Amino acid sequence: MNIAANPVVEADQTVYLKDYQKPTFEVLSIDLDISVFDDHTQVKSKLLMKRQAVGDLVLLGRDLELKSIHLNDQALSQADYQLDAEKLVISNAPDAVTLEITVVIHPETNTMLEGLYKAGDLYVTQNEPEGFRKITYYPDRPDVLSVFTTRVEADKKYPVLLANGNLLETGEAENGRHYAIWQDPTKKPSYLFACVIGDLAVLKDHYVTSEGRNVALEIYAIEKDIPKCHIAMQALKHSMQWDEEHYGRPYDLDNYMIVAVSQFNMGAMENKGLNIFNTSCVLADEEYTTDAAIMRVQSVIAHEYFHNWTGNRITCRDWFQLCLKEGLTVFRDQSFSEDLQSAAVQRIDDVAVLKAHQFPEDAGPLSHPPRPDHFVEINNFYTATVYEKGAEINRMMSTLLGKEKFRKGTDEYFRRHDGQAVTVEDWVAALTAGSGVDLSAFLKWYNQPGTPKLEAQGEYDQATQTYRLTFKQSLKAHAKYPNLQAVPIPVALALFNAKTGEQYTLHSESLFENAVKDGVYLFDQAEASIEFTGVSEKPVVSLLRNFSAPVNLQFNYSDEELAFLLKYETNGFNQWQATQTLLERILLEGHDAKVYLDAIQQTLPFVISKDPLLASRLFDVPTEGYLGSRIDENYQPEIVHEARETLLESLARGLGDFCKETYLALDPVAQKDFSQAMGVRALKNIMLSMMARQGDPEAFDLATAQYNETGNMSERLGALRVLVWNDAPQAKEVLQDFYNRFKDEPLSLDQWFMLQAAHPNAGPETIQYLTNHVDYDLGTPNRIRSVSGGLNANPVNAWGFGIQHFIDLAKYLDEKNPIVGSRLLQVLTRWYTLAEPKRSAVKAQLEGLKSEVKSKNVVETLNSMLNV
Ligand code: B3K
Ligand code: ZN
Repeated sequence: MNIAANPVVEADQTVYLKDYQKPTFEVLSIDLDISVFDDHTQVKSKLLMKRQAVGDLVLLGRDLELKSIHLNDQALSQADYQLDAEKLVISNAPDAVTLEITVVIHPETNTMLEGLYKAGDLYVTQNEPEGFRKITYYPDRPDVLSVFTTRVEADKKYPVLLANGNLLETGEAENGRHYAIWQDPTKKPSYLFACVIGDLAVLKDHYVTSEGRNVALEIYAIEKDIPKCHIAMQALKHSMQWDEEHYGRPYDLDNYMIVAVSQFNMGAMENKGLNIFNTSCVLADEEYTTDAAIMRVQSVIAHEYFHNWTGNRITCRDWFQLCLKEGLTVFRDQSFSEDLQSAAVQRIDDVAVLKAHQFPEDAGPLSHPPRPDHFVEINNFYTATVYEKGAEINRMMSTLLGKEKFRKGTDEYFRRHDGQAVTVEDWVAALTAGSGVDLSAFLKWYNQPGTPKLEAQGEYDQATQTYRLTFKQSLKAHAKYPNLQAVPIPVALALFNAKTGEQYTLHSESLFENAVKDGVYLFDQAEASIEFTGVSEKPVVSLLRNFSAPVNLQFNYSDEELAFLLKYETNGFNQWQATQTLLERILLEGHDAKVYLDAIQQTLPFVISKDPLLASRLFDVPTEGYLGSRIDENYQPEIVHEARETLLESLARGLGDFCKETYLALDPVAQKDFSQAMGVRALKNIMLSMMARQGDPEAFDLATAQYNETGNMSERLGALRVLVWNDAPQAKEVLQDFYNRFKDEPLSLDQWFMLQAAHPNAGPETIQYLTNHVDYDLGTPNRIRSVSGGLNANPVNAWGFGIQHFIDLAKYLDEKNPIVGSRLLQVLTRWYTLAEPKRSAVKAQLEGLKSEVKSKNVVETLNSMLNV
């Protein structure tokens, strides 16, 4: 079936950036009155509007039962407006308009978790990007900013009634009901509107800003989860202070509320003064959640808080500009997290995500620029490219400018645009004006798809003691974006003396001084070279330190040079990168593992004592999924699996007694901070699984003891994983024990589901057992993701019996929750790289799915996926 024949997504549903038009009316204020009943909700609104351009008055609305509409006190009849499934249009409206609208909606049956919906007994909203139009008719676009006053009314079985801003009034309503009136003094777009109605407990604290404002901080959750909210509260206070210190941005309201919800499509939402969070991104407690989850909670709390300035006070003109707020806010939360733990490891983890998700996305049929120029369904563009590559662009500009100038640039951005809805161009222009450095070339990064290939070559001349580096950049042709241009690539680099391991400081007449500032060379042409003089010995060059640009670097390192960098590089990220390149060569090109093993054994004792978390990452063996994403045709997951297993066997053998010695010697309790303790726990878990691989008869006993004796989830889960994945005799019993301990703790139980779905030998019956389990719930995205995410951890399974699981889910969610359905389906994006006959089989399955799905979300994704 082709696109035109599909009844739902037709070509004219595509929205183009070039068609942007200013809204015809501004909304001076909106009064909302939301009354919740068991079987429906009534929403009354009063909009004061003023014309600002010629044209129709357009209100957007979806799935609303329109009860009445008045314009300047006159009731309108159907003849006075045009109404379709997406909008209500009033032609020839006067220049000043008061609109009063009553609609009825049904949050109690809203399974899409968008707009106002009921999650268990809790009513919550999710309005970004286009959920508000499911609450009432409104110019639901980010460039319409207004002052919101909200009255919320409900039965008293829901004691908590929240909306954005300040609480003005509470009181009794008819029939034993009650109400609260909230007013948000800051103008905001409708996607930042939120309300919450339910029965929740609250953790309270406060923070005094640098301006002396005393801000009440409140985290709402179900009673038993309140003790798990302390880490989030600390992280919130820390974020508030961090944004004052690093960006000069104090908080602007008298309260900041966070609400934890167990049914949520993504991580969290930055609604003004009233964030709504997936429980997985706010609840943190070492007994119930892993170290990684605790880190994530802190970074998401920071991310949503930072949106208050980058996103809320300054918002996006239109949704094409999404990366303006997301890319910048991710960059800010990554920088914040670098202060919380080993900075090198934070960078490693962020780059690992970029390479595992964004690079493959950008290499395949879903590739798009960080700022796309067209879309069908904007929800499909909350992508790794918009978020992660968007963050990298900001990082590059910040690397180039250095701290001080970057701060001058951001100061100028806040000065110029506070209270406005702006574009990527506005951001780059403000950075340029503030810093005094022309950054306009970076706009190319925002407007082009694809990961640039950066080829570098080094040449040393002993006679003249010079070292010449030549760079070349290129981008793969893209049908929709034909005019690809060379981009500015900041290359952070260092030269090391190959004999001594010392880093060269190059003397003044060296070109290093001219072309390379603070160790960063800005390569902004298709081809260029630089020359370093005074290089007394053949050097080893370390390129792209800290991953200074999101490019695919190709440099002809020898294995020995990589081992050298592992030992001598002082940049932790590049040490890790050296191990990854070495391991990838062993895995994909059949190189000998010995060089890696020798180097790691020599380096580790020192790294363990300095930064155990970094030490644990030096054992990262690229996942099968990542390795698969590096193969563009004839991909056979089984072959990658075999190669990786062989490598793990030889690492286990090669490391010998080192594993048990390290396991027994390390003690997380003896560490000086969380980062170090987390590192020690990670290392111990790696050593334990190596011991199991070695067939060490003590491995399972040590794992069982670790499982039983700890009160820490990373330790408990690490031990459980070793026992279950190796089918230890104790496996069944501990799995049952884990279930009994945590059956009332959904986030911990998610781990139980995931761990089983990720069993390397899981089969269709495992997935069937899990999805038929009484605790499996298709209405809870976290639970769906725990099984599908676990399954996806083993490409052999995912691309085998797992395909049907993803197809069935997409079909089901297409109707019930298309945002999540579309996202899950993307797991199959790289079907076209598979070797035949699998390639054709999966293609046929995807084509079959196409005739059965209707949502814009799933249809657009499927169309793009099949367009290879
Ligand atoms: N801005 C929200 C994401 C909304 C996603 C809508 N599908 C969370 C965030 O990035 O902070
Ligand atoms: Zn965000």
